[in-house]
Amino acid sequence: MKKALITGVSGQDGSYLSQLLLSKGYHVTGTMRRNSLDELERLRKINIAEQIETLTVELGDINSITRVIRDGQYDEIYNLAAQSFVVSSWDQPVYTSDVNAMGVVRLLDSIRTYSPDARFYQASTSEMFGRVREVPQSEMTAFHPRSPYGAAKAYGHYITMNYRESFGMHASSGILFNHESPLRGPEFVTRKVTLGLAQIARGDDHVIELGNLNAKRDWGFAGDYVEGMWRMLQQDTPDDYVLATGTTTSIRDFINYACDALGIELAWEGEGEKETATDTKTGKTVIAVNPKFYRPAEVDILIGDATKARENLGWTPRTNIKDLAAMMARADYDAAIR
Ligand code: NDP
Ligand code: GDR
Repeated sequence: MKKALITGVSGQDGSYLSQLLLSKGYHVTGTMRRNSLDELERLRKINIAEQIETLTVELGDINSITRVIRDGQYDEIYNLAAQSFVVSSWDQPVYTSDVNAMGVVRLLDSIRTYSPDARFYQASTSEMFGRVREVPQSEMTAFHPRSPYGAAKAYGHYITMNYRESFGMHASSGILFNHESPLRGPEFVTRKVTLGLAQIARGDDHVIELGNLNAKRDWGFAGDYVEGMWRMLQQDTPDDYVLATGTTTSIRDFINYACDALGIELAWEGEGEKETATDTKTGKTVIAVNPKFYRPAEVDILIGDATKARENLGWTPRTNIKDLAAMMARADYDAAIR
């Protein structure tokens, strides 16, 4: 039985990856940090909380990392733990850098010392492309991060490449474009929208306040993307891969697709800070812009080229943006009317 370690197992991707690895017969150990909330909530939702072993690791604490790597002797290690909310990275730039950049080298160096044959996956991100140098973005596109989050992740990406080249470690990096699901954190725009629409569809008075509606993202389904992570570690040779759908959608259009799934028709009017959307049946405003959600520096458009993953890994995303929006909207609506 293969042994896998997943850091950040309580997160969206950690939950889906655990589910995938369990289905393949792995023994899964997940790390969490001590938290006053229910860390296992997502794992319980997909009925796997009892099937994984959990350990406490804080990526800021080298000793907690070293103990787990030395004692566990895992075949595969997936580093998904991170301060993953871009907005918070401007409020906590040093902490974000410590976890998302230094945390990666802490982990890699422990693996190099105590478990050099383990295969390693680093959760890199399309946020490293930032102010994009070309469209679409591939493994060859230069980085220009636009947030402390993106800058820290770029370090994590390069140090993974560096440990691979310096010490011959089987270390791969997945440059993943945005991927969402009903398990997505409520602070990210897609889930914020589908949670808000569920309340509105239930009949509550609610206005969803958002920032930049013109930003465009290449959104896929998290369940598809964890399959790509696993495939990277099954290759004889470690490498870096973009995972993306190749389709980009504005925030406004994501809202329209989610509304379609719930039978809500919107009338959009105004521009910039004055833009609103009204529910044509009730006449109530349901979407409004609040500049407090604008970012100090925005990533305007992301669209990925996953040709290398398709050709080398045989990976293709199976869920398109309309199906993704509908899946999330219906899941939140079903939970809201229960
Ligand atoms: P989540 O925010 O859902 O999960 C992040 C996980 O990291 C949580 O389990 C969290 O624990 C844990 N964590 C946070 N800080 C620390 C810390 N200091 N020490 C140990 N654990 C910590 O993110 P996702 O599942 O969406 O993303 C997984 C990874 O992929 C992240 O690294 C993210 O940056 C990256 N990524 C995500 C993309 C996406 O679209 N989802 C796209 C590209 C990259 P807790 O529950 O206690 O907060
Ligand atoms: P992102 O995701 O920053 O791309 O990072 P998020 O959903 O937070 O933002 C996407 C876009 O939506 C715009 N936006 C808003 N965003 C939020 N959160 N809240 C709002 O009210 C709002 N209004 C408009 C944003 O300006 C932005 O352009 C995610 C995370 O999962 C990262 O960890 C990961 O690396 C990247 O995706 C790829």
